[in-house]
Amino acid sequence: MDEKQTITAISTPAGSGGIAVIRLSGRNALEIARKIFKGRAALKDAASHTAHFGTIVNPKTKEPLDQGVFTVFRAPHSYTGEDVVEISCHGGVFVTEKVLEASLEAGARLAEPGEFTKRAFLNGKLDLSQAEAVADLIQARTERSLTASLQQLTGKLYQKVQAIRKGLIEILGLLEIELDFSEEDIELISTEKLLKQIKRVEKDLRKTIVTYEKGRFLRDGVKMTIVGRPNVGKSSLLNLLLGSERAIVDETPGTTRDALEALLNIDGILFRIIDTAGLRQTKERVEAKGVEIAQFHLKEADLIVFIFDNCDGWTEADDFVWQSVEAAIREKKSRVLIVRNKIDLTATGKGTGLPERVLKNTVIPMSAKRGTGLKHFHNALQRLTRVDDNLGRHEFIISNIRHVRAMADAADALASAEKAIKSGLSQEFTAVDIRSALDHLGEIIGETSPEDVLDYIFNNFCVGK
Ligand SMILES: Nc1nc2c(ncn2[C@@H]2O[C@H](COP(=O)(O)OP(=O)(O)OP(=O)(O)O)[C@@H](O)[C@H]2O)c(=O)[nH]1
Ligand SMILES: [Mg+2]
Repeated sequence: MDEKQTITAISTPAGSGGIAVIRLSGRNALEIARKIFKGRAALKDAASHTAHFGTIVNPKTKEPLDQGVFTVFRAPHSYTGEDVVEISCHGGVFVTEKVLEASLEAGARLAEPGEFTKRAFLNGKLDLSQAEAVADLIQARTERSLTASLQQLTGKLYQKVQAIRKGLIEILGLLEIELDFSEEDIELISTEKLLKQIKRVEKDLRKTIVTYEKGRFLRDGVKMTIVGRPNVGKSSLLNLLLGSERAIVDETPGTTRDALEALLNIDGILFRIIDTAGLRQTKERVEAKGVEIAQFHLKEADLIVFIFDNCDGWTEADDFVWQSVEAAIREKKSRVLIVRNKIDLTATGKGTGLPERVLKNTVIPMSAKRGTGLKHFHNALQRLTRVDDNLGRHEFIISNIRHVRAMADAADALASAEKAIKSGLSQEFTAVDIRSALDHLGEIIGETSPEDVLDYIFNNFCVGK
């Protein structure tokens, strides 16, 4: 990537809209904008943060393409930290392409995905975690995930990481002085205090790592799979949750054969709900395929909703399904919510004789047909996804797997430092471990990130950002 070239791209989404924005960034941004601008203002001398109305023209033929507003941001007071011109034109697909072509002809180069944000990072306008938050913010689909990415964008993660690093750098400084004067045997920090401080940082890191799951739920949503033997009311529950007749409901067992997916925003968290074919052993080819797909979604679920029929009580067929559920709990630590369905038919039912291992989980009595128990169901969902009202607003959370890995590596390095201290090894070893922890933490904010990591992150952006 050549940082000296002026780059351009359409920064608004593809398709037609009221207006579209073509962005230019780089040291020739104003010169290039001047070539495609015809208006009263002398664009080249325009002050920062000013907008200028004019005709957008082909730089060679001067043929008019559209009318638009050129907004000028001068370095370093722009998104990228370079000279930036944002051209707002009419939002037709064809017109927008024409204006982009004009800026290319006038000397700009097409921007790579995320290149504007990468430049902002390289020019110190954002740290790496903030740059990543920009991508998350764009992709946010619920209010909660928006708040979480905003939290990161405003530098909360950066501040947290820097505070931890500062503590470690202080310790490292003391250790290094001691090492320099090792013959004189001075002790600036007692072993006990050293151990205590390192332990405290490690604990803090581990505590932050645990928030990842919440963060992931906020960012990617919760995958929730509805399972149960045929005819217990899985599709009825899906319809109830969505408030529409999304799935076919019928008294014939084996009605649902394929997996049905629907997105639902429940209290600010996005759920990807999957209704599946009833799980049972079957020789029928198509149904068997459906059962296979259902098993797949069961394994992939963050949250499994297991339904049984209250009238029939717990049957062997339920036990068959439950075995798969237990496997998922064991292997993936999936959370489980149990629905005792059709309570409108009998008040008590046989559903009281649930095995102990099943009863350990939350059981919600419901009537998917009548809508009874929906409130309890929602409350249980909230509890299970551990989403409380404060989440994303006051609580610090981490939502990016790259950050989690770096923190885990840093915490491991500190654990190794503790071990070195306890076994009385030379402080040299402790210092090496602390330095390693610092490097891992630096990766999060981009201070020690190798070039390929940067490329990976920015290539995941869309062009124009
Ligand atoms: N009375 C009563 N009937 C229900 C309730 N929930 C579902 N049913 C009925 O039970 C039958 C099966 O419902 P579905 O929602 O199709 O069940 P399913 O689990 O999706 O069934 P398959 O797709 O065949 O596995 C239908 O006749 C529903 O009307 C309920 O809460 N009360
Ligand atoms: Mg069904």
